[in-house]
Amino acid sequence: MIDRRAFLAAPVALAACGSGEAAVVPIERPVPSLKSIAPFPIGAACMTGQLSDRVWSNLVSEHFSQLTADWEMKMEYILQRDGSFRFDAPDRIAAFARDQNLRLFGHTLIWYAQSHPWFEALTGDRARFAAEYDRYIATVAGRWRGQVVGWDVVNEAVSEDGQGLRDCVWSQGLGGIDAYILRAFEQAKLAAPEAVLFLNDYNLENNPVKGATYLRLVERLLKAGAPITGLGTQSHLDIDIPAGQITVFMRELAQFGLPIHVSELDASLRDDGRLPDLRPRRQRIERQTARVAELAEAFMALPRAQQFAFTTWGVRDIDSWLRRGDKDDGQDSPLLFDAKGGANPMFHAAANAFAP
Ligand code: 9MR
Repeated sequence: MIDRRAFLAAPVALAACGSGEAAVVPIERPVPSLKSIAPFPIGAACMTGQLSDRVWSNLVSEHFSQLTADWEMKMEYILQRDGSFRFDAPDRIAAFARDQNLRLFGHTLIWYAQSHPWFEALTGDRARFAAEYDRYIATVAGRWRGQVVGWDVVNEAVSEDGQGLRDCVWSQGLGGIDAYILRAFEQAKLAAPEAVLFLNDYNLENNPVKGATYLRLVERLLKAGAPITGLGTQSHLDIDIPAGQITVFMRELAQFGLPIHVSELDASLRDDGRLPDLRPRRQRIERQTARVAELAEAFMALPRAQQFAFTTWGVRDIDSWLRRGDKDDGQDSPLLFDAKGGANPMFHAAANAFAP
């Protein structure tokens, strides 16, 4: 009998080259289907532009069992200036998911970063603001009721430094931070009672202060009766955090007994731009794979009922938000697959952790 772990091991060779920098030379061999070896759903973020891309869709059908819209299910897409809704793109994603037998995950109903002129005009009128807030959640969460398995109801409530919570158009319009979060969960429960309802945030493993604030917020909201039924940790991993930090956070997160979603995993090789990163790429890939392995192992260690899904924020490196915009140097490799659809080292880190 073939030892699956041995089969998965040593997926890349590190070849020395003249500059002292080691080049990562992939060895072509068949890779296991991630969704087949993992005992929980494997998700990916997607955009309508990718649905007709054959390399992308082949990877999705081979390795993934759940889709999240990268941006086309957000208020920025759906809500128009006159308060009307447009659903063409998210409906296409929902239809693709249905046709391909993939679970559909909803992202996101209420996000501090997506203020909207329709709501900004109403901040002085609490009753109308609340009515429009409820209408938005009821319409959007109700649209794919029965198909969407879970919603990020509130996204990124904790402040950037992790010391407190974000004041935003939603807290201003509804008279407080807890008030906007509680109301969003109550409305989402009415609109999509079968969906798992998530409070989703980022840097929870990267920044222990932020992780602790998030955990306190969850505790307080649950005590206040918020129907939070899932906990989302985005896991845009910082590859330089100390070993063990991810494991500690996942254990704390698990203490609520709720389903956990690793909701947006990626792990940038890029430095933060403050200091030049002189380390060879090989060293950065080693850090990356070690942290991704830790996350995947910590997720595997959860009780089965708490393993909601393990989602990466895109499929190939070229699909990543980190490969768009001014900071892109064309070199980053933050996802499971390279531009041609080959498995990156972090694919093998996850596959090794998930292999039975
Ligand atoms: O990857 C997403 C990018 O394409 C969008 O332009 C952006 C704004 O909608 O959102 C990005 O996704 C973010 C996610 O919704 C919340 N967590 C951080 C993600 C990366 O910025």
